[in-house]
Amino acid sequence: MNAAAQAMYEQLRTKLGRVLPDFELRRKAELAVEIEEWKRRRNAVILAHNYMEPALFYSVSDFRGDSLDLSRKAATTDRDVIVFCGVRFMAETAKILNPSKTVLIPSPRAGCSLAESITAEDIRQLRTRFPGIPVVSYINTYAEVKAESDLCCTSSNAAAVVESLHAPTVIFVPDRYLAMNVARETGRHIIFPSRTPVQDPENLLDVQMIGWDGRCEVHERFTVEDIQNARRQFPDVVVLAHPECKPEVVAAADFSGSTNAMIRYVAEHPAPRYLLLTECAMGDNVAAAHPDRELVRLCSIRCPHMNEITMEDTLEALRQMRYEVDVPEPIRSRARRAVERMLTIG
Ligand code: CIZ
Ligand code: SF4
Repeated sequence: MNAAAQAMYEQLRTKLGRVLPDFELRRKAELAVEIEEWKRRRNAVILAHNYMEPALFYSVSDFRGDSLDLSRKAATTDRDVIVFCGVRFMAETAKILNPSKTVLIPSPRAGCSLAESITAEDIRQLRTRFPGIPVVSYINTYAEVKAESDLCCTSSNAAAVVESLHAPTVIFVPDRYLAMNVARETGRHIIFPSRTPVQDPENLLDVQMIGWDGRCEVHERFTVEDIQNARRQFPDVVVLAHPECKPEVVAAADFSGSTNAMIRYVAEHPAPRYLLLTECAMGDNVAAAHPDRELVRLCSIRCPHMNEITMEDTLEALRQMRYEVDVPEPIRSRARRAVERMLTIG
């Protein structure tokens, strides 16, 4: 191991010595040094989502956070290349906001079940069916869908975005459970037209939200029973659920919020142990940040898309300048309006 790799290994061991075995830390340290070298050569910035594996998250990333934080960083970077260690819709959002940069994603297979659940044509049909009703789309959508939407939101600001419209009815896509959780938070009555026939526009009089039937393939699998089992075994466990979980799971948890909100909650509410109902890698990242707290894991449930992004592929992305993410005009500028409108709301 050369001096740079040794220094990187020591830095990683301090942070992750409790989370990863030593041989893995050494291998990751060597990779990290190579990635740093290529990052300099390419004048690149690496953005890492909260769901990235801990060694990547705590070594080569220049900025870490949720999709909203990272979009803001992407919009203002002065580097030539943005390597987005996250899934495709996030890399697209970076390109939408900063089109003169080369945006790379380390794996072409990092999709998202929510983003894949809805198309631009679906939005056009919803607009025909429910004319004049504004469309809010979750950031977990592809650029074509954003381009057909009035406004985007993330899990940090979904309720605030819906309320900012001051509209009697709002179409909210594509996450069924996030929509139900937002409806409950904002006191709105929601329908899902794919399940409820809506022939008569009069039916819409008492409907304040219209949802879609997309789901996150990770969060939809957490159950109330998981929470009950954890509480039986660890009576002092604090349970945090992402709002992409079913409403009954959110109701049975002690706290619900975006990944950033969960990270803040753990930092601000000391407890002996926590159960995070979200992508498992984030539990490692939170555990690394709080060596005095215990994280109970449900790691049989992983996001296959987030897990596509490895340090090995991040290195190859920089070496080979692959896989470039592009968003053609005029979709880009139409999508940009919806994203920028969200950024002004916060
Ligand atoms: O917006 C994001 O980054 C996602 C996908 C989850 C969250 O709650 O941060
Ligand atoms: Fe999509 Fe769910 Fe994976 Fe996030 S965790 S990228 S919402 S499938």
